[in-house]
Amino acid sequence: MASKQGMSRRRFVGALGAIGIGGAGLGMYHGGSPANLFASSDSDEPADEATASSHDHDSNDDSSDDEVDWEEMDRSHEEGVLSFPAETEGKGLQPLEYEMDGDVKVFEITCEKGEWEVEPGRIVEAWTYNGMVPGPEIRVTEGDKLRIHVHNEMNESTAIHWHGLKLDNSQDGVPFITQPPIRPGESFTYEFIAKNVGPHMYHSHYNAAEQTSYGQVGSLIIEPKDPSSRPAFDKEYTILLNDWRLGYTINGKGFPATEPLTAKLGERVLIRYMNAGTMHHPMHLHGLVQEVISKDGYLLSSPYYCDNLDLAPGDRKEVIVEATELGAWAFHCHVLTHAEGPHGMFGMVTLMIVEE
Ligand SMILES: [Cu+2]
Repeated sequence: MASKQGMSRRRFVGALGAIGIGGAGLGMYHGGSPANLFASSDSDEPADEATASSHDHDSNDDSSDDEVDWEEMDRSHEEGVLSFPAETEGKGLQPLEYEMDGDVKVFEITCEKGEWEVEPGRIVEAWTYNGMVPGPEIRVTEGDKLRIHVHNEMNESTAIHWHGLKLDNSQDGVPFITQPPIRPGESFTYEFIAKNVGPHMYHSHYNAAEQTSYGQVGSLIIEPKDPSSRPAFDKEYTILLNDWRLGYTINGKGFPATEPLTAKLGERVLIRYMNAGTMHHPMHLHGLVQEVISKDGYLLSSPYYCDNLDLAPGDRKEVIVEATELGAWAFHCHVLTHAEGPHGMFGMVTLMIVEE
């Protein structure tokens, strides 16, 4: 699992190098002088004159806070960015394999407590499905028959709710409403047909604030029988947001251990957002446009464009981003306490990298 992260890091560095902003060549590392994109070769204006004067202003002595070590702040900000995407142990949302029993796809999910490396060196208690955070991705096609065996190896009861699915009431996964809890050491089998297309979730519905925020949530994607019934795309990413017990995470990791999204210039990237957390997370993509095409899997009659898209707890939204602008674009939750502090960026931050 760690080696996969390693591969993605090498790809990322290579991609940045190809567009001239890799490593020490990152755009913001020109020694403080911004690129002068409008300068012509015969310009008589020094490109960094304005910057020099603003630096003079910044370094005056009327600051009331002598405690701030701005060089240390710069250093920790830079260190975080340069280490992106940082390697950590474990990767969530990996495809869940199944076996066929006649025409039924049979899956196994084990609920267990363990540990999870959220950021490099920050290893915390996590409650997992099959040992990963978020749990594995179940990906099926509209009309498939599913049977899912859930085994509870924790020291408290649980149950799994299939979030957003149209199914028989008895399979909805809410203890004491539709089923008894799955007690420690017990198993429970769910069966349903994958009816409604979309980027759905499955998550604990027992002691749910704790079990879900400790990691017990995964993605359940139902693809259409007829792909032409949905907008076309070239590649896709899932962004599953969570908060509270493990901190602010994208797919179980906090920056700089989050994974970059990459695209070639002109590609259409489908992003499937899922908010499993307890808070709103408005996801802001710099420099590119998000076309919102669906809410909870249902296609919008009028898709709309934005660059900042709020995700309420429980929301799933699909957007298509056309990679129209080259560069490494910051992509983060705009509740800034979930994204950036005095020591630099953390939590719900990643990059979208568009290359030639
Ligand atoms: Cu947020």
